[in-house]
Amino acid sequence: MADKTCILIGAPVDSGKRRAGCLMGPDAYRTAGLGRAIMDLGHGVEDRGNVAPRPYTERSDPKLHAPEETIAWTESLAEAAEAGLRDGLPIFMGGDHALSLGTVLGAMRHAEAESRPLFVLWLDAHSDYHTPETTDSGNLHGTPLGYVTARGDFPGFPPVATPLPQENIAIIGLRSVDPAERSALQQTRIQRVDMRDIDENGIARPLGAFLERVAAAGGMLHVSLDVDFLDPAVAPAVGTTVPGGATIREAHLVMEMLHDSGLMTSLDLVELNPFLDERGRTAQVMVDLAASALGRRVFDRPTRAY
Ligand code: 6HN
Ligand code: MN
Ligand code: MN
Ligand code: MN
Repeated sequence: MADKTCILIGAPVDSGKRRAGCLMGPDAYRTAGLGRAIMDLGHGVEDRGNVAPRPYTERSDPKLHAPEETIAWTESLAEAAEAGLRDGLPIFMGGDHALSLGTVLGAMRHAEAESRPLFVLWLDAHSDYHTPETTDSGNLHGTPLGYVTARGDFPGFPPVATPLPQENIAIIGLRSVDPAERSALQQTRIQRVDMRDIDENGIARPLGAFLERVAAAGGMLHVSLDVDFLDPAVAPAVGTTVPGGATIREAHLVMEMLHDSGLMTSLDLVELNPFLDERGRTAQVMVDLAASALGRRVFDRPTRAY
């Protein structure tokens, strides 16, 4: 299926945590040839440049890091996501995972306008299911799934009109979940696949089960790929490394299955911190994964030593 219009949207969000560098992500993806790789698969590519947060004044909060900036980004990115989804398949080049507060909100609005259910696939070592109340770090990149499911109060953020149903979410790759997230998640219908499940049963089965549910519901599918889904040995350029992550092949298989399903309608590439990269290898891995999600096969893959 080489006929999509992919819309590249830079989202240099760096407000979701304290360690800086994700703001360089969009240009690292451009430098690593994301647009070219997608064009080579026969798709149209439109790079809309980078989104900016709407104007804001930061306040000092006793607990949260950069709440006003993150709220401003959320509003701008929700609009960019809605517009991108109207025109094609948006690919958000992050930026840290706080960008998904906006992109998933925009995807929810778009799906609602189309009267289709939205599903979300979260590929991450972490569950990102905190609320401003439960977070210990105060880092809002740990909260997007808490926000879109309306798990708690997010003062100042755009209201979530219709929360994303828990059963429409799958998190794959889990290996670092905070106690407050764990006890909350255990009471939800969110599909949770941790690294041990993957070790024992493989990654294809739980993903296949989720994709079948998306297809049966006629759903749209937003995919959020956090660099730390991958093992840090193959993807070092991330601030929140956790050992024991997905291998290159496990990650590619996920992307290849997404392509074959034809279900993915939007994609976040998040948490790449080029300041921590080694000669661009993590950026390159992420570009290759995006290409797999858009139809590149293993046997057409350029030989590359990461
Ligand atoms: N991410 N649970 C930790 C926290 O600070 O709340 C880590 C969050 C990581 C965020 O994966 O995008
Ligand atoms: Mn549409
Ligand atoms: Mn994350
Ligand atoms: Mn993570």
